[in-house]
Amino acid sequence: TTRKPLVVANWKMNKLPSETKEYIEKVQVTLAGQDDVETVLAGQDVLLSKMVKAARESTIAIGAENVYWQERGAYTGETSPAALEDLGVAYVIIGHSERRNYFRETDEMVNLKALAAIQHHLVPIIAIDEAIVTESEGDHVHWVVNQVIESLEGISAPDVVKLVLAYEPTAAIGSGQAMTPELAQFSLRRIRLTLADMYGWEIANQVRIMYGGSVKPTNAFELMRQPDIDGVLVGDAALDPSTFVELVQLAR
Ligand code: G2H
Repeated sequence: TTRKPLVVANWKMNKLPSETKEYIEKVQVTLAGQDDVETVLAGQDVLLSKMVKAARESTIAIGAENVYWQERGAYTGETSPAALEDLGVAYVIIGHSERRNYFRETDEMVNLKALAAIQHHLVPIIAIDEAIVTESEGDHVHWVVNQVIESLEGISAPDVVKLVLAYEPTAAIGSGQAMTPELAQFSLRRIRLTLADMYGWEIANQVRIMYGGSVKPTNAFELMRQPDIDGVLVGDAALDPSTFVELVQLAR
């Protein structure tokens, strides 16, 4: 099975609308015509229409950083998956560690959001974190496995092959210290084994799983060489367009 590599920038809450066009133009110029790596830029909602517009003529896809599970109604302040689809957004990060920790998102909410995203033809990037540091390795593995099982509840095999999972160990998020490639591989393997238990190997081998947490040009190559790591979700290092391009080139 060949899984297309994927590099996703997670801008988090860092860019202004007026800063998006120049960034996207820079990335577009250097990556022109290359589509062997799926390249995604995720930004906060208020940037998305400008991002979609700036990326229109390119192979760059645009992602949101969150979505609500209802399509329409009295949910002040939330963003509908239908609105994202209508805008031309292609991906949505769901259940990022920051959402789970600062905004109390649960596996159940992540699951509802993933189902809603799929219904609206958005590719969910479901983030799996490790907020709870438990005493034994067994518990720690259990925590990750549980998040995978609960986030994917009710998602069919044809849908699961289209989505992306992103494993982000909390200690590596924004700390400058990525997990070692060996440990990251071990964790991603564990996630793929869980998928195999749920859907069988043929399906599990088609699902893309990314690593996230302090990815930068100095560690990205070794991480992406690991057999189960299909891509990287990048925060800080992706704020600079030339560093982001470097990461995309390393994924080829
Ligand atoms: C982890 C990651 C991107 P950073 O949150 O999702 O951010 O690369 O800054 O650790």
